[in-house]
Amino acid sequence: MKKVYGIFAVLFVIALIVGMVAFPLLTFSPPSASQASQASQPPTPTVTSTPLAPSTSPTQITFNGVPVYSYSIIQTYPHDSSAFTQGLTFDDNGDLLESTGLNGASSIRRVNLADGKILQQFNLPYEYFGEGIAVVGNKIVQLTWQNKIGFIYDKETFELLGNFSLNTEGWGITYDGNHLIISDGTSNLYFLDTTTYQTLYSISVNDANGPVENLNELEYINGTIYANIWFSSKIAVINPTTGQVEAYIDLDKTAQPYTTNDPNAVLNGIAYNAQTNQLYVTGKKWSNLYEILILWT
Ligand SMILES: [Ca+2]
Repeated sequence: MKKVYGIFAVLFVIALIVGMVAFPLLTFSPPSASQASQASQPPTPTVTSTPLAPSTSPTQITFNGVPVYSYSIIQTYPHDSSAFTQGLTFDDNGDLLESTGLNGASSIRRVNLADGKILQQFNLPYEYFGEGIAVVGNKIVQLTWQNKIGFIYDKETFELLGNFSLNTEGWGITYDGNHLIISDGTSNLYFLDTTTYQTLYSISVNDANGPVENLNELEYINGTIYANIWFSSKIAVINPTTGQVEAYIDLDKTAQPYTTNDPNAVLNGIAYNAQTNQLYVTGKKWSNLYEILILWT
């Protein structure tokens, strides 16, 4: 009998343990809808990876049917706030070159990126209103606005080597390795021979809404043309073959805090350092120049 009692005792203890474990599980039930509602917290934003083809994303911001991308500021540098910036570019040595406009204030400059100091400067005579610059080999080519003339300088000494005639106004200029590409404030881009400075052909720049006017400072970057749009915080990224705007980059948040009350103090300066893969922007009379990273998301 002792053995039987012993077995019952063991079974009793096992049943007790099973009951203790099972009871909370059996008595748990999901909260009712009202309970769940009372206990609910604001939904946590879901972090998802952005598709590589952004146009397929329902949340992609667009402008005139074109995806719009933002940016982040990597570094902020001082910039001459009296510079009416018309052109910004790097040469093959990684030197930052800038051109300025306005009659009596037009120049080309070599600028120290780190502190914004002007290392070298050539001033144009009063009658010339300077516009964009581009580097072709050992030369700097500069446009003028309505003087219908372009200037050619020695890249190192800034010695004036020559000039050429322009058929249109001169606004922005860049070099794609084969041609000089210039803008004239319309929706056209003109491709010039780098020896004769003759226009070989032109393209019309369009987005889904039609021609994109006021193309200004230019920068050729890895097969695409970046163009400031005058009086806009947007940079158009343009296919150089079709003229289609493939993307816009909106620098509105950069432009806002640093533009003065001067309505002409607009974004106008894109420079890409091909050696370091770094991108810089500034504006007319801006006190800062920024290295930015485009957020392709
Ligand atoms: Ca440029």
